Amino acid sequence: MRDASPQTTYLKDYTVPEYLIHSVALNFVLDEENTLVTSRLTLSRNPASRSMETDLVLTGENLLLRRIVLNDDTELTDKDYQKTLDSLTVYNVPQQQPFVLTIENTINPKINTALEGLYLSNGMLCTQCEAEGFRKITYFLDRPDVMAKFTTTLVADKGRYPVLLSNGNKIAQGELPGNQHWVSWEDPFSKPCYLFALVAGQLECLEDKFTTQSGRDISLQIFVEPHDLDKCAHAMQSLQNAMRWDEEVYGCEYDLDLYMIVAVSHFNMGAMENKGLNVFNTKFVLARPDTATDSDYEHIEGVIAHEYFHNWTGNRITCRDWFQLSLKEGFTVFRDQEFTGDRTSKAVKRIEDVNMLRTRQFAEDAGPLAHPIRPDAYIEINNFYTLTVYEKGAEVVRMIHTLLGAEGFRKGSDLYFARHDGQAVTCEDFVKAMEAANNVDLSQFRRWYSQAGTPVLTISHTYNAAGQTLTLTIKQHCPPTPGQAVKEPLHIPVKVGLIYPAGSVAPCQLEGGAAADEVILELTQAEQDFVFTGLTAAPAISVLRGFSAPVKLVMERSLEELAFLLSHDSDTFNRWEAGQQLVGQVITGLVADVQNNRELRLDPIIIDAFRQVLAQPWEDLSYFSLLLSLPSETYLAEQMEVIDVVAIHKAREFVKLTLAENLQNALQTLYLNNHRDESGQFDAGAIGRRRIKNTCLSYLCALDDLAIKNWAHQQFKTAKNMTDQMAALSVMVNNPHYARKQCLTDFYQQWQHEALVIDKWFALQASSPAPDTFATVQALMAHPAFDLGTPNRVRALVGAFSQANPLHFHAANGQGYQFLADQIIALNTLNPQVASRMISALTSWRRYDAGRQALMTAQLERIMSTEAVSKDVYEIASKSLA
Ligand code: B3K
Ligand code: ZN
Repeated sequence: MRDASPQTTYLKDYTVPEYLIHSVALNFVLDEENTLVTSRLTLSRNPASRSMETDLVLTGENLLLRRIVLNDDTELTDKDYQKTLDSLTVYNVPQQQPFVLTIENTINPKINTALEGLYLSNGMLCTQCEAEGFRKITYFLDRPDVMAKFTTTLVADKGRYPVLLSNGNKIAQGELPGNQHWVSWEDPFSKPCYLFALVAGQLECLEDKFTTQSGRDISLQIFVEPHDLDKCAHAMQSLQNAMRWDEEVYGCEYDLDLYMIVAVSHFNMGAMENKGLNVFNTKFVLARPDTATDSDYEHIEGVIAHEYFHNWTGNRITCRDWFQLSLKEGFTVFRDQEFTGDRTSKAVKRIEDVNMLRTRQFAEDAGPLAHPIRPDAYIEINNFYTLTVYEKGAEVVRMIHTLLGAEGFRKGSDLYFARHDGQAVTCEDFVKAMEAANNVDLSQFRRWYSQAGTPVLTISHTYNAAGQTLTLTIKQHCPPTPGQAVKEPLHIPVKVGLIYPAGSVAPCQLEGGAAADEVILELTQAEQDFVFTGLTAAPAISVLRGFSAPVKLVMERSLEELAFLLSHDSDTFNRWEAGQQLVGQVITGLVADVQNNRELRLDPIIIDAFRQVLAQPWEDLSYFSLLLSLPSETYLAEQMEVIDVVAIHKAREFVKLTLAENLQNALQTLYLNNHRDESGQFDAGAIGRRRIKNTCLSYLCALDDLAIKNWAHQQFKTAKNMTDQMAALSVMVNNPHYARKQCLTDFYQQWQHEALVIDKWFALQASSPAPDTFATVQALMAHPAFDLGTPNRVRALVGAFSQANPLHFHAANGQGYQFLADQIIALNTLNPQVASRMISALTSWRRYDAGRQALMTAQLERIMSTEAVSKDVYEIASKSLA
């Protein structure tokens, strides 16, 4: 157990910084084990601070202090300052005028396995500073509202570190004796230290350019390890697409002359938006048709865009404090979602985002770690880069967009940029700009920022034939979350459309309003009636179109009604949703049948509905594939009172098999019609054909049919693109298949030098429902290619097993839980951030039966009592148990 309880930081305790740092000149003499950092800070008292404190308290961790010099002439002695494990206090600093403090310290990147601060990845030196990593580089005021101008000089061995990068523009470089060289960088924009970055190594670069709307030429550079240079073209194209889109949609132009991206193999998350020098997980940069799937291509474009968009929403305008994280993350996720929707298919992107929100964020919001998108307290801020802050945060921004309309929203964002450029601000500032630009009152809407939990909307309706009116009654209720017993009603936009029984659009005309094809209802009270007029027949109701708010819906609907909506709803999201509800209801019934040992029988309405979907001509084949996809086991689990992973798996497999049996001919035809070699083509048509084909293959492989097993085998052997190869291997790993073992071996042989492909190989096996999976996972832990120090590998094996394999992870004997806890304990010392992320699979223990609850909590207890438990792990484990 830890000796002192870790400290909690509260939003309510925020005070402005006592001191400001105007400029910082950094000098690094780089070395794997002993990097010398010299930092020359120009500081002054912050006139806005009311504190009378004359001591300056800087943050710093794992640093070896060498000396401190005041105003370039006075070396401080140990009477002038005090050091603790995480701070440096300099006594009695000048109060009346600016002063200069030069600090020299050393750090050891080689032992930095937490991958925060300066660390080593395959011989390359790189940094990760958000949220509080800069304090592991040098003493500083490591908080986002302290913004300074940075100049950085890097000195290093020329052979080992030929490329030396930092933020901004390169201003000078030179040679030094002993095969050393140096490069100086200057970032003209003031920034918080979390946006600082440096990279040094043997890197190759793909270079291109972008001409901005105002005619400036920007040099674009993507740096990678030499063997990856052939996998950068897509990332470069994505960056150019993102730059153009931000100009067109937000009027935001890039500001420096150079934009650099570096791909590193060891990275705790996806990527980091450091000013002018993004550092990326290789997973979100590298792609070649034969190594990356279509969804990898899409994710790369999305993440490149996300980090690029941060240049305005995050960097030019940053967060005052870390409680405001959603200010930059929610907004930037919303921006990247819209970008991807514009680039690919709006319908498909929205469905994918909502799917993730509902399976994972809703679970977070319903569990012990529920928190508002603007949290009030944290122990370790790295634990708050959550689905709630990011994805629900994006939904909140999306609702503002829905309420104000695209034009109104743009007026608001323009005003936000104009008002706050160069500042560190709050979520409140964002909402105020939206209000002021549109002359609206968002007082009640603000509750979305402070209230946790997913609201439940209960909807009922009555049709009055004589008056030709339809009354929609909507009640809202939000269950209590930790620390928030009572919830206030929220301001919720509910987009509604009506459909006449023959399938035509019915007018939406609220009492006193004009008729339209659809309408946005603004729900503000706990219960509210909305009366639609002029309806000549009782219409079907399409509610929450486009998933206009992050809420759960309770609305009784028959299977027939859902089947009708699946055929006739003009809203692409709701049409898909009707199908999901339809199948979901049926699977839920089957789960009960499994639990009661009743014989399973599939309601023919499902087969008919699928047959109808299959019979229609679809232009967007990706959307078509989604219409044919069953809700995931995880999504189905979310809908259950007490989760029964075995029954869910059986019921869902039964539906899949029965559909395959009944629709075999149509699925086969579709497979064959779309099976062609279009490797290297990434237009919507080619992507859609691969997707629909592989969806069919997945159904068909549920059948015990040798001919089809051969199709899969053939596809695996002949595929020239990773989408098709991986899809074939998946069906062979997830179903009994004669060539399963051989193909897994061949795949490894073929791709052993491509780390990202080998990650797929690990993840696929770890998430398989095959009965021997647990033994396989254990064996893979001992595989020479497994490494606990590489986050991507850990996520591929441990992450996939615990988060994407409910059936085996939740084995009744608890072996899955024990296995996960073992890995978390091992990771706790190695990499606390990765360790704490892995706990999430145990957090939802309350949702399972008593036996599993006991086994899961026992492992959480064990994790919590780990010797030298990190703040990261302690916070998540203890809150999970609370
Ligand atoms: N801002 C970074 C995330 C940093 C996470 C620190 N634990 C990436 C992003 O959201 O763009
Ligand atoms: Zn972000």
